[in-house]
Amino acid sequence: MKLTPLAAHTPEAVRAALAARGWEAQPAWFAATGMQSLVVLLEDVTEPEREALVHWGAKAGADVLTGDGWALVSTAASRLAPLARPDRLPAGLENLAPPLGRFLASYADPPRRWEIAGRTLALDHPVLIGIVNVTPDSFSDGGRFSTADRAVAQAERLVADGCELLDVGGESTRPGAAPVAAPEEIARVAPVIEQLARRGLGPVSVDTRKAAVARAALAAGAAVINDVSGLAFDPELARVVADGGAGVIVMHMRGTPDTMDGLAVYRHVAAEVAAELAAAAAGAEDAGVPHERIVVDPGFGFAKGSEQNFRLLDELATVVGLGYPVAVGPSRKRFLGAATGRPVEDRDRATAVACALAWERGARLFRVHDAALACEALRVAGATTSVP
Ligand code: PMM
Repeated sequence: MKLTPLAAHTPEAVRAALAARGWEAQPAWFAATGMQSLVVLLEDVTEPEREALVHWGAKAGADVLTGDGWALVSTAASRLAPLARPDRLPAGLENLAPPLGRFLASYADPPRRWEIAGRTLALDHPVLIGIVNVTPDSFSDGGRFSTADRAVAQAERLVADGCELLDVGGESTRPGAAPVAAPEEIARVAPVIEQLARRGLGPVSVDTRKAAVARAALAAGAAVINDVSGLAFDPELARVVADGGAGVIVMHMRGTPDTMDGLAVYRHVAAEVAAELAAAAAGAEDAGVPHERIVVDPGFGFAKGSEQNFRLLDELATVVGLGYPVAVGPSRKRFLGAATGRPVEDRDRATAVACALAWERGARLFRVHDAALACEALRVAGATTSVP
């Protein structure tokens, strides 16, 4: 007998093995995703549920590790699937079906589009979001693009370098940055968004935490609201997104830029960030934002230390498992400096590598200062991924 160990990090190797033996594309893909091994962490598990899980695991041949109130279940997707079906569910596990059903549905059929105001962005390839800062104190471009004309020139370059969305921001969110009042923020971003819209550059997102700024930006032609506070800073913002028919990026952070560093305490960063993002995204849906308009972002550097950012990047699939498209913004951040020893102005190569790693783990949108390098890295990364 001859043995070949196959790559197990995606279903691709199994699909290829079946295709090589004459299977058609679609059945080969379904069989391969069914064979893929999955691990889920269950929490808030009652004692009877725990017993039911252990019993099911022994019968189904799944690995089940449990402790007080929790269980880790590891098995092939096809073995897990019956637990999501009310008609085939073992007694006592009724509470597992809804969340498992949602996860398996998005695992088998991940989001392929993002609906934003006035159009749809396809996510079957890496989508670059170019950063257009109109903050005089922005750390990463030294405020060189602080006037509207310079911002437009920067936007033109970002589009030429492959960006499909331009993220205009008028308030720095680094710790210690002076807060900007809404009228001042509007005065910075609205003229830039208007000019970009007039020149057909975009679509445009606005990086803001404030409902008033979001409203003015949408009126000026923005199609997306990018909120680093995950809709927590301004309770009105979710409604503005819903009423404006805009897309939204719900980013994870804790506290505010001034308090976040003290809140970077996690027992398991990826699981906790995913849970907090799930709650924020559910809040957006409750406020009337349709699921297909929501993108989530783990918020690299926001209430996370270097090591936590790297854990989060490695375990990004946990955030992808929420079922929303995932955006990442590692661009020029401190954790990349910690790994490379490079200063902020020399972190675009590290950014490009981080983007490629994030794509491989399921991220689809990449917020960057330098699009040319990231675009090249993502072309290579994208070429390794087959989209069924
Ligand atoms: N990072 C910054 C600002 N806005 N938005 C999203 N969605 N994700 C991010 O990671 C993010 C963001 C801070 O970086 P900058 O000051 O260099 O723009």
